[in-house]
Amino acid sequence: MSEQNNGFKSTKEIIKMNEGERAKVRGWIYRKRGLADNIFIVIRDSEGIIQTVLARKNSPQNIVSLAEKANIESSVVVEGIVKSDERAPGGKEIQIENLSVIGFSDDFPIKGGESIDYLLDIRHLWLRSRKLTAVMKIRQSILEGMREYFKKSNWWEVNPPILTQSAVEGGATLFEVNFFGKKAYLSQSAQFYLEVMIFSLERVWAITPSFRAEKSRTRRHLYEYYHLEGEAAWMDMKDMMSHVEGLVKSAIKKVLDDRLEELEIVKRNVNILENSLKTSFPEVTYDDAIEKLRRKGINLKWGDDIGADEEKVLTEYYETPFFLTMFPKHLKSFYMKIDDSRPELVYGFDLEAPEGYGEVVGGSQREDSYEKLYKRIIEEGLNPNDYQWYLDLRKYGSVPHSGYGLGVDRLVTWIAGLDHIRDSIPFPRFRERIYP
Ligand code: NSS
Repeated sequence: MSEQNNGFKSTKEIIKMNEGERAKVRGWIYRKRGLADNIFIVIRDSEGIIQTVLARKNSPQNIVSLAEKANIESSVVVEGIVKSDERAPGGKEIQIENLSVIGFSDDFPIKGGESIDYLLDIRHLWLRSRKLTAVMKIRQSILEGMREYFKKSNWWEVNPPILTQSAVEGGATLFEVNFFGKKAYLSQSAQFYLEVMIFSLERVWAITPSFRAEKSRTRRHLYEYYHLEGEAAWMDMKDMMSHVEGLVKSAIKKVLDDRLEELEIVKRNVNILENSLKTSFPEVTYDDAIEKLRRKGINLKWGDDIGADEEKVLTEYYETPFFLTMFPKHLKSFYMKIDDSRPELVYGFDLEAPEGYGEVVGGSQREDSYEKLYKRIIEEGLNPNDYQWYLDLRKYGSVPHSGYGLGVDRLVTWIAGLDHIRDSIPFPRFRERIYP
């Protein structure tokens, strides 16, 4: 059975209707203006807005007083006749014949011009804004584009756990949980679980919340974020980079195909998104990046970390996302595969978004030799007992394999052109607040 809408039309459908047709719409009062002859009520629903007009003279008194009484954000049902009007958003309006209020609204606390802190305190109401609504739709299209890509490339979606026993990305950002008197942690990454699953399914991916107790508060860090991770047997670093490029392009394409209206609402310049589909993403090695940074007056020594500030400068060289590859091993996690021809380097790659955004993906080819991995665990001062099952994977039919983690919220931030990650996700978690 298909979903019933009981004769209601969406705001978008009404814009496409002909003059003189009868329409019934439901939604929330977005704007209201009372003039001498008419009351203009703009109604919003999940698809957009439609102007409705009540002529005071020709309407029953009870409807006029309802229209006067109903505040912004009251939920209403309006029935009437569609009319063309160039001044109305979308060129159509409804002349109200009947109006009922489903839920009156108290004085709505958002009127425009409020501070970010105040708005975060009422995030549950702020989410009704046109901007955040547009971002949520862009977000869904990004996920849809990536899902389609996985399907097309024959990857399996799996569901790894959030409660874990070991650190994937180091102890410093772990959230500890009291698990019936024993220590457990909130997952930083599903990588090790995905590595387990490639031995049966070969190409697997998952989207899960990941948790990072980051020390610093920045525009691109959340304490809880949506992590899309992929892992595949038989793929080396380059194979995985091509996959990630295809995945990200599929997300961009979906947004350009389906969400132009929303991109306009968030005032996104789409040129750079369009360009990103036309060329292949360039690769810059760590060595080259140090050189490129020097030319911009940033003097890092070989071996220094390329952090957010440096990434931002590097993005000045590119008009599309680009890869940063082949890092010094001491900067990266113990599981990355060492380059035998230059043992100080590992096969790691990051995907950087242009326009100053920086890292959105971190991935690598994994160390697949038991002995080398064991040695790296010791070298890093970790306890091999904590990684027993992970090491096991190298004992029973090890294969070359690679994987990555993509920060969904960061990708949304870049594609939607937002200036802070908090607006990419409905309920952002910061240190100061877990609300609502
Ligand atoms: O730490 S990562 O670089 N890599 C991993 O966690 C790997 N174990 C993933 C894997 O290979 N399966 O994180 C991956 C991405 C990173 O590029 C960011 O885009 C995002 O996860 N990320 C974050 N997004 C938002 N907030 C925070 N705090 C954050 N940390 C990482």
